[in-house]
Amino acid sequence: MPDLTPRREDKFSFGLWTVGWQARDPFGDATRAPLDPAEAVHRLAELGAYGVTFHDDDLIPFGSDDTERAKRIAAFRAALDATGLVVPMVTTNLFAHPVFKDGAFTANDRGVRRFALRKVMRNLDLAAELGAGTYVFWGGREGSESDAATDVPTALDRYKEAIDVLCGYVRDRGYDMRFALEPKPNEPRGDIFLPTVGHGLAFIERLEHPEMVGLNPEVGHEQMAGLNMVHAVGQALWAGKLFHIDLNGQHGPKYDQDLVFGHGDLKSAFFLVDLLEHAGYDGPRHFDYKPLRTETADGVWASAAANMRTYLLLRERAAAFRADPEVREAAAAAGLDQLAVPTLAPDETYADLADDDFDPGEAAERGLGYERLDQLAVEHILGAR
Ligand SMILES: [Mn+2]
Repeated sequence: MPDLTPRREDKFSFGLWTVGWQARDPFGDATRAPLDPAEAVHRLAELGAYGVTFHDDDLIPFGSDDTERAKRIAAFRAALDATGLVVPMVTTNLFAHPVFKDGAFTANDRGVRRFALRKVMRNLDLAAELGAGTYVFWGGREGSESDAATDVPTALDRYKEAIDVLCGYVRDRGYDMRFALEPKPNEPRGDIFLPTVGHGLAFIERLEHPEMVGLNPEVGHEQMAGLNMVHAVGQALWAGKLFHIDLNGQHGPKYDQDLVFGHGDLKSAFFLVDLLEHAGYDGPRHFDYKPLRTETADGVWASAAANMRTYLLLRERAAAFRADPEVREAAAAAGLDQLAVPTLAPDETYADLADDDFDPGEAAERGLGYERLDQLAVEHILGAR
């Protein structure tokens, strides 16, 4: 059995809103009491996490006066100091208060858009004070239920304007901080702008400071859109835009389940860990999940530990898969190593393609052995090898 003790260098982090979720859903009331942020910090540190993240409103309830705000920040800071937990990422709640019912940066009401910018700027100051290097934007309310209610190109102009203004703010203040956009296809809005990693990548290229902005892909969000999270993260890495990641579990296209990492599509989770580890991603392994509504506090902490333990198990399984001589042989037989060879040699041009002695019939008849390779992966996931 590998060592499954989470360590600081594993960079596991959790949102205050995850373990602190009171399990209120659209059909039912809370099943758990509120969790004090300082207690969350202490418990996460004991479990082996290295970081904690938050929305402004998780720490400082909306509408708190300055005295209350200072008191809550001081208590949180004391817990960070006592445990050594860091704050790698911070984000803004631009979705819960009814003022954001039609969105924040893309609300039709200009006053709402300006209010949203002020709310973010105030929290950017706190994020910088706490040393956060990444600031996430999940535009959960940016979107519509009816195409009569918005104008998509114009709404994207406003979205770009907001991110441009905020990049300018961070630059003017001299904060060492990057932005990460978090795509999601729907929920709470019927359709959300920037629904997938691909949409996010295309949007970033049109910003004033594209170098400051990357992505925060979430497992469940890509899978809700019927997409392959491993491919999404692969393309974000290829573009140099994997600034942060939200790990959780989801069973295909349905409501956002936010299960424990690996408790949805386990095979995809295996290949995701393999990709992150193999690609040298060195950012936080951030869990954005919701402990099941059936759980008491004990179940909450068991679920937090389960996220980290599952990641470590999959990391060990992925390393075993790659080290297995039979896997290497099957991968070579399948021609996987050839993908890294450029299609044209450095001294060739398209004119050289005419000289190829290639038999399409022979290539078409050759089996690739991917079934064998896939079964080897399944056997490693199951611990059979
Ligand atoms: Mn989610």
